[in-house]
Parts: sequence; C-alpha cells; structure tokens
Amino acid sequence: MQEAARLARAENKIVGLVPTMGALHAGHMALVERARRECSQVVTSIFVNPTQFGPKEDLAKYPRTFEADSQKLAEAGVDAIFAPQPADVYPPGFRTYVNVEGLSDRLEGRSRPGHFRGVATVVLKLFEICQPTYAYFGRKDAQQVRIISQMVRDLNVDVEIVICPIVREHDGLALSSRNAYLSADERKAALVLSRALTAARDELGSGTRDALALQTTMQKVFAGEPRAALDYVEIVDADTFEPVTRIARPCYVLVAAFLGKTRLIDNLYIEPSPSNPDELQFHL
Ligand code: PAJ
Repeated sequence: MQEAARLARAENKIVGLVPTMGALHAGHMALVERARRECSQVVTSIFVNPTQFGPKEDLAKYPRTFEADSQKLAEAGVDAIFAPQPADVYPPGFRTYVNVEGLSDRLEGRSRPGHFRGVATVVLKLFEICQPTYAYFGRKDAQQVRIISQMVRDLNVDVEIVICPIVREHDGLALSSRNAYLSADERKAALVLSRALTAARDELGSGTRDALALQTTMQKVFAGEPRAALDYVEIVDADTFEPVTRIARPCYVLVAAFLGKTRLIDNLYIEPSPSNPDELQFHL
C-alpha cells in the first residue's frame, strides 16, 4: 500500500482516503462518493481497529462483511481497498500511541476510556501508509473528527481533513454499522436520539439560546422512551468540546444512549449562518 501511495504521489495524483471499519452503509458511501468527485485516486481502508475497543466492548462481534463491502466499493469506483490484518497494523513489540490530550477524555472518551487513543493511533498509521491528499470523515463522529484535525495540526501531518454531513434513514435514525445489532423494538426506540435533537433544533428555531433549557427538553424526550438509557446529552463548543451555557459560536448538541446493549451516538451541529452571523444554521 505504501509503495502504491508513493507512486501515486510521484504521479501527482490527488489521493483521497476514506478510513472505515467496514460493514459499509450509505453514510460511508457518501464519504466515498465525495472522495470520488474530488480526487483522482480513492482508497478506502477497512480495518476493525482493536485498540479503539474497550475490553467489554463489541470487538469480537463487530459486523465483518468484507465481500459485500468490496462489491459496494467496486461499484462506487474506488481504486484500492486497504484491508490489513491486526497483526500487520500492530506487530509484536508495537509500543507507540498517539494521545490528543484534553479533547480525548471527555464525552465519548469518558464513556469509552482509551477509545480516542486507539482511533488517533490507527488514523495516523493509515495516513502514513496511504499518504492521502484528503481524508474524509463523517460529522456523525464529531468528537473523533475534531481530535483527528487536532492531531494533524499538532503533528504537521500533510493531509487535509474533509468533514461530511450525517446521513440518516428516512425516519431520522443516523446510519451506523451498530444499527445492525438492534432488535425491531430497539430500532423503533432508537428514534429517540434524533427526536431529542429535533426537539432541540425546534426550540433553537423559536429563539432559545440557553443550553440548560435545551438539555432539559432533550432529557424530557428521553424520559418518554423507557427502552433507551441516556448516557449523556451535552452542548459543547465545536472547537474546545467544553460545555457552553449559551449558544452563539459553533456548537454541537451531542447525545449518546444505550438501546439494550447497543450504544448509539448522534448530534446536531449549530453554526452562525455565513450570510448573516446573527442567525444560526442547524445541521441535523
Ligand atoms: P466507522 O464507524 O466505520 O466510520 C467510518 C467513517 O464513516 C467515519 O468518518 C464516520 O464518521 C463515518 N460515518 C459513519 N456513519 C455515518 C453517517 N451516518 N453519516 C456520515 N458519516 C458517517 O469511525 C470509524 O469507523 C473508525 O473510528 C475509524 C475512523 C475508521 C478509525 O478506526
């Protein structure tokens, strides 16, 4: 892979990398399609990265659908699939990890200790191996892409990070490989995440700027769905990921909840409208 990457760079190709853990859905494919439009060579990596899973998490049962994934990627016109084995990525004696301080230990990082250390480490390795010009990430994992952008800046990594909007099912559920774990009943209950975010967006639309009021609204939506166990609802600055009390600058409303054993996340991105900074724009 590294040799092919070196060749592509020597030929002045614009290389786009889409890092994934496979079990590809329309959210992943939107990243691939964007890369296809913007780059002359597209690489998709498929690697279920053991270092980003906690000891009690779903590493062993994470869906692995390589045949179906490669078919989808071929149809989308991807030039290469990079699908290493764990022992290739982490050979015996592996010792070096990337830790993006501060940003990595709250929210997802607090619920999943060590998660972002695993993510940052594997993504830096994928960048070193695939040498992309652009790398495509979904806003679905808002904290992840913030941490990767910070790593790229701090370590002078020569890759431009492209952030793509969340792709949802028709009823609002954000696409996720983990949706495959949901029973029919949990699938219905999972709509509580997007419902809570929609309620927050509507309240923002009618003028509320108070974070606590929005949080309370969302907690009430969750209280009406006993099949879902709320992990957190937080409203944070999009740059620092520190909680805000008033919504003014770019912010995220972040939510994480359990449906049975399955943990799902979702978010609403809020930014001042480019044409009128006094107005807010909402990206659900
Ligand atoms: P994975 O969960 O497979 O996601 C791969 C990419 O797809 C991520 O950038 C994620 O944000 C994006 N994505 C997932 N669901 C999406 C949706 N509904 N809409 C838009 N984009 C979506 O994230 C990872 O893998 C791993 O942590 C990885 C970065 C590959 C490192 O191992």
